[in-house]
Amino acid sequence: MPSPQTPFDLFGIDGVISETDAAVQDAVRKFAEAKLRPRVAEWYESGEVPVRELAAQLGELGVLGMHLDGYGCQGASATAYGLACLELEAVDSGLRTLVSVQGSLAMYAIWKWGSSEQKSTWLPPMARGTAIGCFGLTEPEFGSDPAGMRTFARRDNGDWVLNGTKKWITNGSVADVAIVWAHTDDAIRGFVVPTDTPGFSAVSIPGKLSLRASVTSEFVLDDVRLPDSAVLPTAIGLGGPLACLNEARFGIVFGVIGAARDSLETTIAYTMAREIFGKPLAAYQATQLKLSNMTLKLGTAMLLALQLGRLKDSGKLRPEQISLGKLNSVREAIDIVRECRPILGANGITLDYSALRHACNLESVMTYEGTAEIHQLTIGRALTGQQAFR
Ligand code: TGC
Ligand code: FAD
Repeated sequence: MPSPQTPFDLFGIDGVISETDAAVQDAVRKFAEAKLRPRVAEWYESGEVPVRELAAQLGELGVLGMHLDGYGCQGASATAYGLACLELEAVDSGLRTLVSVQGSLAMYAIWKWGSSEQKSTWLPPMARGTAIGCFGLTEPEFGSDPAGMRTFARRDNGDWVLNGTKKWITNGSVADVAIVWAHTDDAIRGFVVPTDTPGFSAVSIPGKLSLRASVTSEFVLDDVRLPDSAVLPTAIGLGGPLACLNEARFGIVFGVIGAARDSLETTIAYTMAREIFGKPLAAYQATQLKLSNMTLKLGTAMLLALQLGRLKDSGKLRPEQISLGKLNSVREAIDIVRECRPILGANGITLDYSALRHACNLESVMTYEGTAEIHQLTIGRALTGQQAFR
């Protein structure tokens, strides 16, 4: 009998990843398995995650803003960033979310749209993980349609005064700095808001059944007064925050494949060890059909992710292509983890096995960074030239 191969072996995935990118992936995988996996069930069960400790460790590893250059960031390739997301999300989507929000949303907003003073103040400590950032776009009444936001920034004697509420904000209640998007008299603008500014208050949202190893918050801006230097000078209009979303969505295209790979590999190992009616569960045709279908979904999702990585590394990746990837990766990952769960039998409902934890997490990932419908409509718009959002 040939010796068993992993799903990625079957697709020859390692052979199409460059040595440099593979080295990054390997380092993140070793870190994640040694430092994160042993503690993740405890964080998930308690709903308490040591964000500051983790941010410092992730900063030391070099993954915070790793695809940016300058200001303490390592300027890694987009593909390497995607592979790092994959290895973190193989442990838990909440851990990849921390890295996405810090690097692709909060840091990227400053890196892309900020003044040189904003960059030199915030990017080095954020890359080290000694300063934590959050990104406030969504509001209680406006998620998929951020243009409707009610948060408003008005001019007052050369200052800006912000009022509004942002909800579902990752790390909002533990952050040192919030990137806040608000309407002004002219256009949507972004603001760099130190969270100790008077009038800023944040609370964690309790009772989550998903992404429990991540802090999700609501914050209120009550006459938050900021100097003119707090505005992101070059972000004018909704394109400002949407450009940041492209970065985070790209990481998710790879990330969720990690959750699916972890569930599938765990399940394959389980079926080989578990004896039922006198032989291993893996030896039944019904099991092998399921494993084959899941492997096909996983491998093809990874090939699309790698193609998008190549396009991004050559500067050619378009937003509608990111929508293809986010829609496909999340959809396939959810299918895989949900199919893995019952194969693990009763063991599959516990925290000892990751499939159900991943399945619960992916409910959040399906909703955030553009729901499935938003990405379908983005693809539809690209195909037809007609927008059907409104
Ligand atoms: P629309 O009229 O299409 O566009 C407004 C302006 O923005 C430009 N634009 C983009 N620019 C860069 N990247 C993109 N992907 C862009 N999409 C559009 C566009 O060209 C236009 O520019 P201009 O110069 O003409 O003004 O805007 P719309 O109001 O019709 O909305 C479009 C829609 C629905 C696709 C968009 O609003 C959307 O993506 N909605 C989903 C919102 C969302 O994903 N929110 C995520 C919040 S952050 C989060 O969830 C973090 S979770 C944690 C983690 O990431 O791990
Ligand atoms: P809604 O917009 O109310 O959508 C409800 C339903 O309507 C969805 O199924 C949607 O697909 C559907 N729908 C919407 N428009 C259409 C249409 N045109 N046609 C057909 N159907 C449609 N936001 C941030 O700004 N920063 C963060 O850090 C952040 N972190 C998050 C962390 C978690 C754990 C979660 C769950 C969310 C987070 N979000 C964050 C918010 C997230 O981006 C929003 O929840 C998301 O954009 C969807 O918005 P909504 O929840 O208001 O749903």
